[in-house]
Amino acid sequence: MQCQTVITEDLLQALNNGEFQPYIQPVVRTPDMVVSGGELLVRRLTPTGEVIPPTRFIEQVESAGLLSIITQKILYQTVSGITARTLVLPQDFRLAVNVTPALLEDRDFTRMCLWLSSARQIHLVLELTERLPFYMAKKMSLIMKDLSQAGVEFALDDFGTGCSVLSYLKDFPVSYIKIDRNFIQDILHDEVSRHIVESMVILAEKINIQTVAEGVETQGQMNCLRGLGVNYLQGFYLGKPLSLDTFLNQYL
Ligand code: G
Ligand code: MN
Repeated sequence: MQCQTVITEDLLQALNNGEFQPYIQPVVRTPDMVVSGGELLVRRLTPTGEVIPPTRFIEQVESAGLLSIITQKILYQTVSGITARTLVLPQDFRLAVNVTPALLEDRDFTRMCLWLSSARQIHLVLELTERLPFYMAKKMSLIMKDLSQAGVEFALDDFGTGCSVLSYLKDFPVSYIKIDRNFIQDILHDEVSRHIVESMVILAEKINIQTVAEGVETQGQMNCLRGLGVNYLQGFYLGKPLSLDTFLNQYL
């Protein structure tokens, strides 16, 4: 195992060399199947041409205290790319960004989100993800309120698994739930998964929030989810994560 200092050195050098790059996966709106936004995902591009997914470095980035700075960097790069491409974004274009509770409490990051929402008119959706249970502290509630007032929306990521539980719908000002890919994968051959997704859609309608299915990999899954009335679809069948330039060329 490498020691933290060596890992931090390596990450700082990668940051300096511009190895962390924004990738965007399209999000498609139902029923008209228009690309109405995208999820920002970071990739590390090494000098040898390797493309490393975040699962392999995000924990190290967090331990090194670099999550805020890296997220800010790729978010700024993305928003600059989008606004350089088009002065007027499609009206409901949403840019989703993954955030942890710790990132939400980082003042530099939240200031940047407030600024992007007001000055650049970008509709941000912050997707709450966490590996450990968390609760709504007073401080976090105030931060979320400020962000909401500026037009920032919130989603619960990986909903229905791990730490993304029903009670968060009560505690957080949520506009979207992202139904975990675990349920989507099995939706065609497992009745229980289908009933769970169906119930999530009904619940979301009752409490006036939108549903996003993640990890859609086949046409059959897509048709089933459209039939169930899921509002947005995301996954390899609809579109893989693309480099920022490719996404801009293809969709904006
Ligand atoms: O949980 P979250 O939505 O943040 O996960 C995004 C990750 O899921 C990305 O790393 C992306 O590459 C991966 N991903 C996106 N679409 C699919 C898919 O259809 N199938 C699988 N297995 N992974 C996907
Ligand atoms: Mn996400």
